[in-house]
Amino acid sequence: MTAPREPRIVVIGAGVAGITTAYVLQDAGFTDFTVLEKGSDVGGVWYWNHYPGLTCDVPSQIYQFGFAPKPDWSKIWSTGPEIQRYHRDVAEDLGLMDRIRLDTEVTSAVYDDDAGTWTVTLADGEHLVADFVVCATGVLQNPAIPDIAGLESFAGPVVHTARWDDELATAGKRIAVIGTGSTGVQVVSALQPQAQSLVHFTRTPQWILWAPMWLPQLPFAGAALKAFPSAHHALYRGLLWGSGILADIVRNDTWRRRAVQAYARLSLRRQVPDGALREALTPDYQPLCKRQVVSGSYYRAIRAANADLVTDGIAEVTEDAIITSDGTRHEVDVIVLATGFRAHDYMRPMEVVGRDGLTIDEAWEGGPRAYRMTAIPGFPNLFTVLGPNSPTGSISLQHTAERTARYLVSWFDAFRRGEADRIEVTESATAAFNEQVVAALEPTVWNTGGCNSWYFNESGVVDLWPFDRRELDAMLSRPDPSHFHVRRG
Ligand code: N01
Repeated sequence: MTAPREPRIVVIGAGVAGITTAYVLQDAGFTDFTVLEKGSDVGGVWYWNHYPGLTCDVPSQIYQFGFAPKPDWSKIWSTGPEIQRYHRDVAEDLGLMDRIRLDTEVTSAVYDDDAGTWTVTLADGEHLVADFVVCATGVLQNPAIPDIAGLESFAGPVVHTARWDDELATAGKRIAVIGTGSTGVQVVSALQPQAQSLVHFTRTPQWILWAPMWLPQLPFAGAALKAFPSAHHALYRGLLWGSGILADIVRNDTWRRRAVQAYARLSLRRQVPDGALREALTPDYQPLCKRQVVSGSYYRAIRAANADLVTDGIAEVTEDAIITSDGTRHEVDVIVLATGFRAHDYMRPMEVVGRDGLTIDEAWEGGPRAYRMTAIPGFPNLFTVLGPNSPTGSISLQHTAERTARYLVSWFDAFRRGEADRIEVTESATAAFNEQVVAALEPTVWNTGGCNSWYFNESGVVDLWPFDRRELDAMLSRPDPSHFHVRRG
């Protein structure tokens, strides 16, 4: 038996996954870990996104950490600023801020084959040496800037929603919004009332489920849940259990899926009486195929007298206008890009170099792949939390992150006990897992619904979690040593 030794752990990112990992490491008694965050605050997507109208379309009583329940959300579906404040409060209240270095961008992480350690290099040139690296870098972190001819020649402001300029004046302006995902729908709803005019350029329409996103949480609910933590815990567990219906709906073609799809069609029919507009807003694929958009205000906004929906493709942008393929000139003052993210970039643009000089770009040439969302062959002692195939919209992200971090703790404990120095998932276990994923994805609506979406990776495979929560919990209950090369020394 070797004497216990403390692993040096570097966690990259302080969003949902990074905060969870830091909490779990602290909870498990690890003392030598540092979280590196390139932003000036914690929160990840909730720090970077602060565009007008940002609201989480997942109810706050479930969109929260299981270890940090918040009883007193002001709304059922909270706004971005309130959620960002929550992340900051959690990090402060749990004493994690001392562990987190803000404004600290990692440029590379390189494995040293001889020493069995990772060297993490920061943008200012500083090097950190670690026994383990945990990439908690998120999925929706690199904004996708569309390749539109002449965009750079536009004389007015061009802003991507994920890098919103809080000084940008939009009231009384002629605004163009490009893109109609969850973000585009929210930003159109928020900007339209004050705009002189708003033109929404949509390439592919979206199904939009109606929900009263403005509903406050019942005034006495916060106090009651605070007074009775066990009731709050029961509510959280109940919501977690109830959300299992979402996984079922996307995975299985049953009456439950068809009921939600019928509701999507009804939401459109009831709110858009004008036949031509309704036709322009009607997708040619099944509801739920793309990440489902939820809104109680978009159809009202796009029906307004100062709003226009444009479905013709964008041919080019000039100094003061967007020209569509039919030759129409749309003069505008501001262009808002609600064009989403390069979702499969994961830890990039960071340079990650594993065993024998293998880079992450080489390893992921055909698209990101990992074993059970967390381990990559060729990259010993490096793990991801909310990495490839993580669930989106079907299973709680916070729950997934916590299960993954606790799974990693098993390996860190083995290192601490001196039973393992180099831990690397096998290629065969990774390939078997990925085959299982591809087979399970087959009947999902993401795959069969007839749409294109950011879920598809470079190889045309859906990068999502196709199993239910029970399977997720089982796969992450404890590491299977036969799936890993484990070496000492
Ligand atoms: O991005 P998207 P998003 N010319 O990729 C269009 C989460 N989220 O930021 O469909 C013209 O969904 C593109 O068109 P098309 C959530 O998981 C959550 O809206 O490719 N259009 C599409 O309409 C969500 O799914 C919340 O034809 C172009 C849009 O841009 C994820 O973030 C809130 C174009 C991109 O839609 C991403 O959502 C907000 C081009 N060249 C976001 N390029 C919550 O409430 C792209 N588009 C939790």
